[in-house]
Amino acid sequence: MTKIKNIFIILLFSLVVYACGDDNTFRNPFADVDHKALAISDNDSIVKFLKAHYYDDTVDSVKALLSGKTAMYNDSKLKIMDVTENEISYKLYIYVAKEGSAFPNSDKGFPKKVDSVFVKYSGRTFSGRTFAANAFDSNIIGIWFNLNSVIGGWTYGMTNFKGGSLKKDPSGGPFNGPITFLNSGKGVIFIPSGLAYPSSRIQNQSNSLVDTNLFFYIDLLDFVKDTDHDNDNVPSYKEDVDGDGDINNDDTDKDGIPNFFDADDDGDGVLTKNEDANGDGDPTNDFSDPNNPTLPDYLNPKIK
Ligand SMILES: [Ca+2]
Ligand SMILES: [Ca+2]
Ligand SMILES: [Ca+2]
Ligand SMILES: [Ca+2]
Repeated sequence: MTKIKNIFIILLFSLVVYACGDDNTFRNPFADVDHKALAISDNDSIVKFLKAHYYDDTVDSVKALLSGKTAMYNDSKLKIMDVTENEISYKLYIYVAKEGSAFPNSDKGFPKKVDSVFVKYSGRTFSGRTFAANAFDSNIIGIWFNLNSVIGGWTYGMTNFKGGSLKKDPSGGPFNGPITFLNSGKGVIFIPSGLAYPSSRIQNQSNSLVDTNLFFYIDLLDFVKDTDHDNDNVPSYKEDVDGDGDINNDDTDKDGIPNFFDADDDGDGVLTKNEDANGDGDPTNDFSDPNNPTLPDYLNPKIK
């Protein structure tokens, strides 16, 4: 009886193993993706596309190359950025159709990659599929994004454009016309899959755009210069305490909230904006600890 029972268990066990081996739901379909190799083939595909298309600025559109037109790849408006993410080198291609500019007296320059941007956009796969909710033909004026929390292609690509200016009522009276931005930054960002939705991040694996090269038409309407996400008078780009270019990994008081979202960075109970001994509105230039004269008070829990 025991023997029969054992055989039954072995049989059951082998059935389960067999089921696991045969059923794809038990296997991660992205486990074999070689992201380094993919980065190289993605770049080849993007270069090929840029050599076979031009930008028609009469309709702000990417079109198949015609004789007499300059391929985007050879167009001086194409910028190439080298970006390294997860130890893989990528090239990001940005076609700057119009750099954009706020009116001369209020030119804010370019956004930093941690700033908040107000943008209109439309996404495409290289096979021509359109996605993205905020399409140009919709009535939506634009959407705010924090460049620190979007796909890498946007984080870096958007820093090549300037925002425009809200069109003011020429009479100087109360604004009552449709909201329009003048001189906004316009162009196309061509993004290798590794800087879009790589399958190396589990949350992307259910995304239909996973491991796919994408491009976005973008219109940078406006941005917040030196965005200060936690309103502590230290702009977010300065909350990169370890200086590695990433503001997500700096958490001085180790409370789980990164400094750029933490209004009390050293967790001493005094808000960062109030750790301003010289009262100039800037917490980064106050050093009151004689034993630690290079550590600003707002990062020093001994100084309240
Ligand atoms: Ca950092
Ligand atoms: Ca902070
Ligand atoms: Ca100060
Ligand atoms: Ca302090």
